[in-house]
Amino acid sequence: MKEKVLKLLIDAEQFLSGEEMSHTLGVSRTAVWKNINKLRGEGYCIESVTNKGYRLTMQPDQLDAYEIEQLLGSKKLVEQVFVYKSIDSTNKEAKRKAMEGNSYTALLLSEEQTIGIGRRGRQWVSKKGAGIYMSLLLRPLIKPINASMITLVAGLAVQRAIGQITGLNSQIKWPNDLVIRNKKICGILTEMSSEMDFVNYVVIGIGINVNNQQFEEEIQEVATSLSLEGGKIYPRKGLIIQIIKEFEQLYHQFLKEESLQFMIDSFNNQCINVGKGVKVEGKDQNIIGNAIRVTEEGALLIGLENGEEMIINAGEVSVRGLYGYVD
Ligand code: BT5
Repeated sequence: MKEKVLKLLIDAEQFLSGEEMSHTLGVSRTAVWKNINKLRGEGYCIESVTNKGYRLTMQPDQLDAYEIEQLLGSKKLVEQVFVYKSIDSTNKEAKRKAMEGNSYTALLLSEEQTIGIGRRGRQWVSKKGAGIYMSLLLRPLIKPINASMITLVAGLAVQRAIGQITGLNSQIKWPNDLVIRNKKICGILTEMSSEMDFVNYVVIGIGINVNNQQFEEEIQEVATSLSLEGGKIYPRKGLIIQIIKEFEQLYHQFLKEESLQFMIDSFNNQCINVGKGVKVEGKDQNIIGNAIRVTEEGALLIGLENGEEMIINAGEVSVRGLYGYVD
């Protein structure tokens, strides 16, 4: 019932009388009033004026599937929105949904993750309510070999959205981090299920430190949050919506071209690796060089000491001066 009252108030965008609501919902006015109070208890600001009724004036920064669907509007990059209070990992849940045979595209969000995952079995620390933990379950009609480029599309989308919502300038560390003042603010994990020549689905997981005021000891040295950098508390919902909007634009173009050519200059302008010394962890030995640029295929082009150039498609890349890489 509480959700139904909330939906009426969101849709009305103006005063709605208790009588009208009780009529629409088929319950007593006392029941409406009780649910209004429940919503107030959860942080919703609901004005009440005699002879006019109730009006929603402010929503808490709690994530709500219906509200997010409304904010996303009718453009359908995502057909379903799921919001969890707590979950092991939004990426894992997205994969479970895909494996259950569902064929929709979806956005999954959670207030916290108990086993947030990074690349190569690493962990993503996902504190309750402080950050954004989101996964997009998509079904792009592209060659599997091109799917890893989507991480770069998402990176630029998040970089732009952060700029628009907070005014903060972040940089992209190829291939999957966003950093501010040399500390990590966002990590992206793209996972895929495919046949030889067909992508079944792609899951793009995005973790952003938004309103964290401090970090656990194990990541203190490498992590920062938008709030720590900007000195404000930022609304997560607004940022999520902006990310989807930015992503949608870039993603459609990418699907048409299956290349990053259309955005690669913007990407390189924001890429912290470019022009810096980098160390790439190789199987047998590390490769040291200077990052020249990221290519249209999403690879990192580096110049070696002997004057040769080398293309790095994937791997662990450290940037000199970042996250403790000094030598
Ligand atoms: C990543 O991995 O950066 C990808 C993280 C993706 C997280 C999202 S959240 C929604 C979705 N659901 C999931 O379960 N995952 C995705 P990687 O490049 O491997 O970086 C992991 C490393 O970043 C860790 O080993 C830590 O050093 C550091 N780290 C962990 N949590 C962090 C945090 N909250 N902020 C900054 N750094 C963190």
